[in-house]
Amino acid sequence: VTAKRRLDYQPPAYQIHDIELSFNLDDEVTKVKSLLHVFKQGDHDQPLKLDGENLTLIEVKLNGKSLQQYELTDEALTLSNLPDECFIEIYTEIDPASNKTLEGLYKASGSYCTQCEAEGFRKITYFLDRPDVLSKYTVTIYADKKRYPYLLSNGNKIDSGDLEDGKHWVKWQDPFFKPCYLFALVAGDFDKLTQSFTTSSGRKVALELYVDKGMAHRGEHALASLKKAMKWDEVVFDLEYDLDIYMVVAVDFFNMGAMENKGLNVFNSKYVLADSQTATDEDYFNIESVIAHEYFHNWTGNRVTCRDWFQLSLKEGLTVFRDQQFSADMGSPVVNRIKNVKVIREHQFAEDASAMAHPIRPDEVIEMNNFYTVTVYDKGAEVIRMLHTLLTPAGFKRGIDLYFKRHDGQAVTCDDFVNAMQDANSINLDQFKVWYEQSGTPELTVEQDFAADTGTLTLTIQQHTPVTLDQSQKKPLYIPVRVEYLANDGSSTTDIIHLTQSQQKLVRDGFDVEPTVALLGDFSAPVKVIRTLSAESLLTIALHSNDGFSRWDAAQTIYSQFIHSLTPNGSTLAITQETITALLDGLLESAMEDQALLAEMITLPSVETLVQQVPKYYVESLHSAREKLERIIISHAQPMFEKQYHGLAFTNYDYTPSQTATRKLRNQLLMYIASTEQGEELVTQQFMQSDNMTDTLGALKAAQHAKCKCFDKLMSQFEETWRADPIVLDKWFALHASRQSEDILSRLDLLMGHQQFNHENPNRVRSVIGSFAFFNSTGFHAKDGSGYRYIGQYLQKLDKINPQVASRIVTPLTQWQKLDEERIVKMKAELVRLLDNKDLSNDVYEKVSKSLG
Ligand code: DPP
Ligand code: ZN
Repeated sequence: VTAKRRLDYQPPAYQIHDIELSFNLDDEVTKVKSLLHVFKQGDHDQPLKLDGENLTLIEVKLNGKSLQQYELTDEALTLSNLPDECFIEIYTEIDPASNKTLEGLYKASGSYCTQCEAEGFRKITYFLDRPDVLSKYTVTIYADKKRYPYLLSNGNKIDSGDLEDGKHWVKWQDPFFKPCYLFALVAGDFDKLTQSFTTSSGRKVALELYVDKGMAHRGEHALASLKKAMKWDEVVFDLEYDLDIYMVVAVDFFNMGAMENKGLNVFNSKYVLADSQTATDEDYFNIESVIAHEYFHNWTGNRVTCRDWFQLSLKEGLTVFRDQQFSADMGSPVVNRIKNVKVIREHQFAEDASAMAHPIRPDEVIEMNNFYTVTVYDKGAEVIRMLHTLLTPAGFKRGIDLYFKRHDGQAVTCDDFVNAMQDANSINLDQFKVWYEQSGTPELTVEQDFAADTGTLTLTIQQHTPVTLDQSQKKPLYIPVRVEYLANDGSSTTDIIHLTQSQQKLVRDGFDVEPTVALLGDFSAPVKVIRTLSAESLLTIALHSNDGFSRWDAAQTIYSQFIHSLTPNGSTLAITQETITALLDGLLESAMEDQALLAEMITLPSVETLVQQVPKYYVESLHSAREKLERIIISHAQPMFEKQYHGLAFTNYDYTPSQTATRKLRNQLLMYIASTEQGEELVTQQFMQSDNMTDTLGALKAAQHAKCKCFDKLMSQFEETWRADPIVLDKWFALHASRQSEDILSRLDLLMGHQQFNHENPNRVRSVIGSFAFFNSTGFHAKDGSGYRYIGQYLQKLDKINPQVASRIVTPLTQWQKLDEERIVKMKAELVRLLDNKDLSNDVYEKVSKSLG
């Protein structure tokens, strides 16, 4: 196994300007013919080394003549002594029905589909499978007409016909040059929804959504979301769609969320299908955001793509930032910001603290699929957001304009992007580029000083990035810090500080009394802030800041520090029970208008977030401290919770920001109420009366969390209703798998014996095994190591079926750094056992071997 390095990049020795593909689809033997128009780049005598895996080569022709001399290995087909320009024809055979990796061309639930990013095209035919080789595609698909009435590929349909043997064919042509990772093919029988969108310049685009038979009514929200996204990109970034047709196909077997193939997105059906009966508000939200994300890739990813895979954040960080801005505009900016920050604090900080720590632009990769990470995506988006903050929205837009002006149609690097931002704004971003090369979570230590006689406030800020396993040296970063100065009378002013030194002093005059200072408003940088604040100051920020994020963040600090003070980690802040009750009284008595923000502010930090705030993860002690805080909250606020709960109206379901906020608050209140005397009754009542999945699932989650007696009964009822609907049943699987219970492992066995469970379907595996490993922290971290054992053994099996999914789920097993000695030993033993496996995939090998050091 060898790693590739970013600095070893060499431009391709050949380009392939045109590719004509034809597919004769058949379960065991699908015939693929590929005609390449190849051009040598520059003057050299290097051979043409085409990537290929799991292919049966039948014949190669050079300029129409059968070629006998070539070199063939498991990974490549190498042709030597080629002229400067030539045509190469390659005949291969593949077996889509037995392809369980869901990468390349595969058949599942009766349809054929492809997934090529990052390096799946090489499982379809021999090719230069790298993103800096851009070609024009013409694709002809042959298949049985009855079983596969729809034959789809990228671009425009240019011809079609019927054959005598019951087969038909369709020919597609994509006028845009693209890398092969954006190639797609789908063949199957679907329900089809058609609508249209007229672009700002007046072109009419056909929007086509393909879903499983009988599911058409669940596709409306996705189509409506697509139109909103298309409009938004025109209004905010002047970016218009460029083909006459935009297709989205929903499939049940899919490794990722969705894929932005040019003109033919392929989606995991859970990010397409929704109606009020089957989808929660969160599902509606996710669909809107993933539909938008893939659509936005048409410019940031497809029109301008990555030069090499180390640059993945070029398109992903930027596109996540764009979808976050879109979601904020469609709903509540504050609640969206909180959502983004939770992902960073729960998962990205954990990644940075683990052996998998890597910069948003990694330097070394064994298996590219392992780098579709929260770091590349979400920290990547935070880095783009910092540019947006530093340059202002107008300056950012100027940078984007220049980026497209310079690079449309090219495969470029992260540096090219930052350079465009820099050149459009007359600002030096050299130091800012360190964000791309440096891993780890920076820490800002802040001290505040006030001279009452002169009214001068001094903030001394030190920045420090702790070393990570991949890098022992860290440089100071360019960090925008949003600061709010809150006066006693409730007035406030804000500043953005540009932090560039390892230590910086900021002096501000003109205060009559010392203000309360809120730092990192709107989470202006992906960093941790360390400072000693009084309980009083935290309460002031939580109740009076003008920045919704800062309010939430202060409340989270109050909760977290109280929890930590009950564990051996301790806390330097003096948060007492009185602070907690003062916070709750302030929040609940003041009839807060923003119900969604209120819901967030009375929600405790997750265990995952708490772990990232302290040096050690004391499993039992952290859990019981968190539970103790919950009991304190309930015993103090129960009457207020109940009053609020009963004051919230149940209305006929509609996915609107105000209804969503109400349901969010209702279900958070129910989480608390569930463990009181009235709990059983209210939970059951909500479950019975609910006309929508959000309130239904809210009731179940509350019952699970509070260990209500009614839980099992309600769950059986749910299962009876939804047993034929796997996407809905995934919620049921996940609730069972994340439940705290002594016999959780035998329950997991039962779940996997369920009729709807299927080890080959990533959604099922994630909802049972993933939920357990990521979110059942008491079960997974069972003291005797049984949780680790269970996951380790399961992953050995799963790795043989689908390495990509196995490698995702191995993540919690690699994050042993903060645990106690006993657990570390047990976890590592599991990792060693995995590593002992002879045919371990590169995917799992890379993560496991790194985490064993
Ligand atoms: N489809 C994945 C995404 O959009 C990978 N490109 O993030
Ligand atoms: Zn993406």
